[in-house]
Amino acid sequence: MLNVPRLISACILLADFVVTNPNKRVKGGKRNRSFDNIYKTGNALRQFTNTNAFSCLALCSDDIDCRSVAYNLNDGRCQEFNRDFTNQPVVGTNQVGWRHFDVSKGAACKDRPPTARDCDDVQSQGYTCSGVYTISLVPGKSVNVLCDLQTAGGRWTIFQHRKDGSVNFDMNWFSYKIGFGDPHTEGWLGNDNLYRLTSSHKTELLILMEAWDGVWKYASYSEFYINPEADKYRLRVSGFSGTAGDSLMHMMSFTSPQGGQQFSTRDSDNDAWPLRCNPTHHRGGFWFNKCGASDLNGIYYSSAVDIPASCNWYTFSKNRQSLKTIFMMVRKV
Ligand SMILES: [Ca+2]
Repeated sequence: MLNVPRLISACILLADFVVTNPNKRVKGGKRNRSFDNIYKTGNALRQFTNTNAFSCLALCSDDIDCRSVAYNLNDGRCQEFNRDFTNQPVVGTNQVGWRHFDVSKGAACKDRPPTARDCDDVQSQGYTCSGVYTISLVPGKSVNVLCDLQTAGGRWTIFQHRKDGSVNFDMNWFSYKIGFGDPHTEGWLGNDNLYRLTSSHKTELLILMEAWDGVWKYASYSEFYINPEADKYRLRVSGFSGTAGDSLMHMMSFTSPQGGQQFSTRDSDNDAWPLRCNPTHHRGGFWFNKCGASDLNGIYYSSAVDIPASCNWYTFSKNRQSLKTIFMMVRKV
């Protein structure tokens, strides 16, 4: 799993650390005790405040007894637990916003990828390692895709990833339509595939972003889909929550109630700006308005350069600083 993205790698490393570090296990000497099935509140080890999902996982790795965490998306509380709660809701708390993360999966990656419809299907087939799998969104046609099977319950199909600037994202309409790049490094899964992924079920969107100072933030949307190419892959997104702020908001405002902005590329101007958002202000393909507060497909810079044409999310830090890492992912609700 050398090429999986950093966040996912970190999750796996955390899992390996907890599971395989023999010194720590012996030192703690508590691994043989049984884990009961009572509510999470009865298995809580520690609670932290003002964390993010990533630091919450890191804190768990420091505790021999920690096997899973619950992270509150709304207020940053992080609770550690001494057992796994795979796919179970947090019980025993009335507050909303809790998401659960298993840390010590302990399951070895299966080396033969399945053919599945999406990453939700991959996970349903028993695969637990985040990484690249082969899926088939169209009968008889397969595509490699990066699956996040750990963050917030997993089942995420990643359709956009930036991490090192190795792939040019200022591509034309056709390239965005069919997809480009490599799921092992950087890429765009393709607007036709994104339409297929989001049109057959209600889907949610999660965007994970890391700035150059190592701070991770996220934007979550409870509903997300795009229209087919005939409507220029028009954006529909709603139900924001998260720490990074809502920088897709302007792609949905100034528009008719029927939908948000259409997709634009450097050779297909469907934005609301009198000229073209790309290249007037931005680069890459996106759902530009006039032109909007984000451009996650902009130019990748190797530092926090404050430029609108960069891959940026304005509400992350109230500027246009180029981000270090980006994941855009969808899953069935
Ligand atoms: Ca225009």
